[in-house]
Amino acid sequence: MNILVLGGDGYLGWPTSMHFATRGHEVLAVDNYLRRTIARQTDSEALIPTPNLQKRAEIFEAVSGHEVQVEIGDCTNYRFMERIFSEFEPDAVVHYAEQPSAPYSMIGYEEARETLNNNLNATLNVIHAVKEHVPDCHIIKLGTMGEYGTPDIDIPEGWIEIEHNGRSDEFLFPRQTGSLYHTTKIMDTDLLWFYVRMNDLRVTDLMQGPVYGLSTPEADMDDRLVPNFHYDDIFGTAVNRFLTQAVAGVPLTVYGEGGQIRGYLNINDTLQCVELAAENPVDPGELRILNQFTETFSVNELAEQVQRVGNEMGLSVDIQHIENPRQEPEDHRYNPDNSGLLELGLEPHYMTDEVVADMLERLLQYEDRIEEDRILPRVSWNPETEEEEASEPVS
Ligand code: USQ
Repeated sequence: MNILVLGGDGYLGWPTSMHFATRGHEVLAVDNYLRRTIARQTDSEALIPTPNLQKRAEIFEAVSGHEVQVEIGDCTNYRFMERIFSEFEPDAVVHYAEQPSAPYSMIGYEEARETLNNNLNATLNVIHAVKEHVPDCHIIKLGTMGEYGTPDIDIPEGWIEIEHNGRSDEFLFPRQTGSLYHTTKIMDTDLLWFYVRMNDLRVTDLMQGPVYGLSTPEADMDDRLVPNFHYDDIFGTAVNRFLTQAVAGVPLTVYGEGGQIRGYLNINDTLQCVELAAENPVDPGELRILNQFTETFSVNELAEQVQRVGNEMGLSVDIQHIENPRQEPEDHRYNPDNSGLLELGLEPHYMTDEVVADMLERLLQYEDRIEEDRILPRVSWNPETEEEEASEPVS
């Protein structure tokens, strides 16, 4: 297949590009380095240095013999997107080209506007470029489990049957998020659903939970092919942050009560899921929604596992509950369905103690590069803690 990866320089975009190329597909990775730019602006650069996308593609070709084509450009520029889609003629487009940080989207007006503009315009451009130039192309869109929020009822895969006044019909599950970033993903889903109905597009929307890990078969071929690993409060997710904090000897920053439950997955399972979606395209006029995670646990359980494994390795790991800079429930029900990808053939890699130990071992090599002033939250949108917590504005 011809696989177009939008956001090909990202934490998931780069490993995805290598993964498809290794399996013999033609791959074109597109990126405008937005995340690298924001990371520089907010003092949130990745822990492990990563060469730019063109360089990574050269290194990958030298060590593997497989090619990832690269185009540097902005997915919010429709003329650029038209050229890419009409020249490359993708069979599937994997759309990761979004500003992915909840805290960044909540800093202030400029960051909110940038997140909204980037995410919605990129999605609209993907839709129109497909509609105009490659109508049979399967759009594989990365959504987020955060679209659902944490409702007090079970979470299905995208759709719910609603009975009202004695009649029933099927609708998108009601969604309510805790950040503007997550809200842009709801809006993306609504846009996609509209165009699926109007134009018979083929779309898979993958509702993904937080991803962890920095080892994939391709990334392990050369240190310079490592996925971008962030540990700061803007781009670092709880898993990556806790691992780095354990290595740095800083107490693990559990926000609030720590009862926040999420659905997590290993980066290798993201690669499997996206490949399974591509290999099993939906029919024209179908929006398939799949929940992409393999296990659920609370922030407290995650912190306790990192603490236990870290201490067994001789690190001295403390856990500290700090005021939650976010507005989110800290004690809630969480029972999402994730059967769709398992039925397609996903073979999960779970977060075992061995997996945690491997990640800690790897990070110990970069201990000297950890900057401790990136660890405490610098962005707050919890009105109760905003004043005292947002110590230094980042923009
Ligand atoms: N948390 C802590 N301590 C920290 C960092 C986070 O307790 O130092 C808590 C947060 O308050 C939250 C949970 O951990 O309750 C998850 O936060 P996160 O930063 O790991 O993940 P999140 O902001 O939700 O976003 C990440 C990715 C995003 C993706 C999302 C999937 O950055 O792109 O969409 O995970 S999900 O969480 O399912 O919405």
